[in-house]
Amino acid sequence: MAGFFITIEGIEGAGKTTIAKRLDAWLQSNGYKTFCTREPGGTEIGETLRELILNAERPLTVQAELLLIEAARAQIMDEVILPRLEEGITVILDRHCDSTTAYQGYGRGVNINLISQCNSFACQGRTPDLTILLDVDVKTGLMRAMKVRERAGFQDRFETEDIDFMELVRKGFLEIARREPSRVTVVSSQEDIDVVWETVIADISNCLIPKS
Ligand code: Z5A
Repeated sequence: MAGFFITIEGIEGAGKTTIAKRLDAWLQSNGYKTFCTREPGGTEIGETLRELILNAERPLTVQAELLLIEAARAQIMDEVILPRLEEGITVILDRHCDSTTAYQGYGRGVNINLISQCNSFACQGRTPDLTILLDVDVKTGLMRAMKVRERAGFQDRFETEDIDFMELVRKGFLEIARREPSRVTVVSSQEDIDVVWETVIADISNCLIPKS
């Protein structure tokens, strides 16, 4: 039986990583075999590319940024995600193709059809079964992310972008959800994380996720 493929999307500070980890633990405690990972990254090559993609001190052209993200994606899909789905494992992925459409497409202005073709090529045509879009207003998201950044002591390439860029990205995510309502569930991440989690769980429980 093919595994179920869940992606978590949203702007920075939306709570993706927190929710991905909770979802992973919750599914496991309910008897699912799961695998949770992130993009860009998740493989040796992907993590090396991630450093190049995020390093704010090394300028990247828009074209190079897109292709590096897609290269990391092609690697994680072939090496990690597709084999696990074939084994019937439920895969949870923290960011995926919608991030490229939102950041490189709506944010940077790359042609959306071109991005769609690159995504499809990198994923060998596999698309997520369910996407949870955590939606939060840009100021709240940035405030949360800023606290994490202060602790880390550095900024990545996307954290140096201004608020207008992040507004475009948020609008992009919401536009994707509007166009693909059967795949994308929008959950407000404005509230406390425990409230967000309860909403996610209620939505997930409505989907029949096949057990391996
Ligand atoms: N990128 C791209 O441009 N194109 C692509 O195709 C892909 C990626 C795949 C790295 O992603 C960058 O790559 C990303 C876009 C680009 N940069 N940006 N922006 P990343 O996923 O590694 O980085 P991130 O999105 O910036 O991570 P983040 O700021 O950690 O966001 P998060 O995962 O959504 O949040 P979190 O780690 O779960 O929570 C952050 C903090 O907020 C933490 O202290 C939480 O306790 C707190 N938090 C979260 N939710 C709440 C709520 N609801 N209430 C209160 N506090 C909360």
